Amino acid sequence: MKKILWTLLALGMTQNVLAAEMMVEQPWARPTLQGMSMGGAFMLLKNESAQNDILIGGASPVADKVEIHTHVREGDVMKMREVKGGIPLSAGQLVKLEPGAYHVMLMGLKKPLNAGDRFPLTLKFKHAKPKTVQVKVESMQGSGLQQGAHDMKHH
Ligand SMILES: [Cu+2]
Repeated sequence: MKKILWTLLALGMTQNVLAAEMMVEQPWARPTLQGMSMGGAFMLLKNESAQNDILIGGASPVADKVEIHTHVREGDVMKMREVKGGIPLSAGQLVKLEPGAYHVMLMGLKKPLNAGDRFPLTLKFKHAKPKTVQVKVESMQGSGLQQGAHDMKHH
């Protein structure tokens, strides 16, 4: 009897250790125009666990499919590419998803994202439990990146 109890305690503790804490801060997405089928979502990810993790994908009711993307240079052109294998999130590391770099791509938008909207986005990790955040749709401030044109060149 005592042995079973100890086993249960040990299992419980193991689960606590494995329950990696993933912090998702300031999730936002750019507004899209009617007819645009894709949109980018950005955020800060902080792996507060003691275990290295990977952002492997996501899901959202506003899109058919969610992919993890980055930008790569091809000759003189920056192009978006799906990140095979996901974005590595080392233990204790802060990773910024931002325009022109790592981002979450919403593929097959069911309707335009309008500034001021919020929508749920579930992020999936290799180790941490899936996390659903409310993404705020905001116009990009200041940077002047032609991100809309960028999206059009996708694929
Ligand atoms: Cu993309």
